[in-house]
Amino acid sequence: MDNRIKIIQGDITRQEVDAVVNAANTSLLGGGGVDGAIHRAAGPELLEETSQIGGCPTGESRSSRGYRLPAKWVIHTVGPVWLGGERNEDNLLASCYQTCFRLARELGVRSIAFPAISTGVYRFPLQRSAKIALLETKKELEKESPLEKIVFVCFSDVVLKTYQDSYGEIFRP
Ligand code: AR6
Repeated sequence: MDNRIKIIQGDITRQEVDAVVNAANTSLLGGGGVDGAIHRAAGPELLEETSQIGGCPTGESRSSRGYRLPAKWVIHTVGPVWLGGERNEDNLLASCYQTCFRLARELGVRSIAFPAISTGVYRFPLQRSAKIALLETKKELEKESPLEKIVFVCFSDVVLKTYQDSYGEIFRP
C-alpha cells in the first residue's frame, strides 16, 4: 500500500492539486470529455496558450498554466486510440504516464491528479488502462519521487471500482 495514492470519484477540474492531467488530442486545441471540461473551467486563456504549443504527438505530454482552475498547471497528454491492442497502445499509454511524471518533476509539482486517460472516446479497455496507470505510478514512486500526492479522479463508479481493484492487485503488501 502507498498512502501517497488517492483513488476518488469526482470531477478533475475541482481538484486542489499543483497539476491536473488533461486527456487531450494531438492538436491540443480542446475537445469533448475531460478535455472540454478542463478548457471550460480554466477559461479561454488556456486555449490561447495551448494553441501556441503546436500540437503534441501520441504518448507525449506538454504543460500549460491552469488559469481559473484551482491547479497551477495543466499537463496535456495524448493517449492512444484503442485499435485492438496490436498497435503499440499499451506502450503509448504507459508513455503518457511517464512523460506526465517527467514534466511534473520539471515543474516542481508535488501533487497531481489524473483522469483515466484514453478510456472514454478513445475506447482503451478500462481494466487494462488502470493496470498501466498504477504500474507506471508504482515505478515513479519507487524512484525517490518528489510527489507527495497522486490522485486518480474517477468519473463514474465503474471507473472507481476498477481502479480500486487494480490498486489492490498492484500494491498488495
Ligand atoms: N473529470 C474526471 N474524469 C472525466 C471528466 C472529468 N470532468 N470528464 C470525463 N472524464 P475522454 P480520451 C473521464 O473521452 O478517451 C476528447 O475529445 C471519462 O469518463 O475525456 O482520452 C479529447 O479532445 C473517461 O473515463 O478522453 C480527445 O479528442 C476519461 O475521463 C479525446 O476526447 C477519459 O475520457 C480523448 O479521449
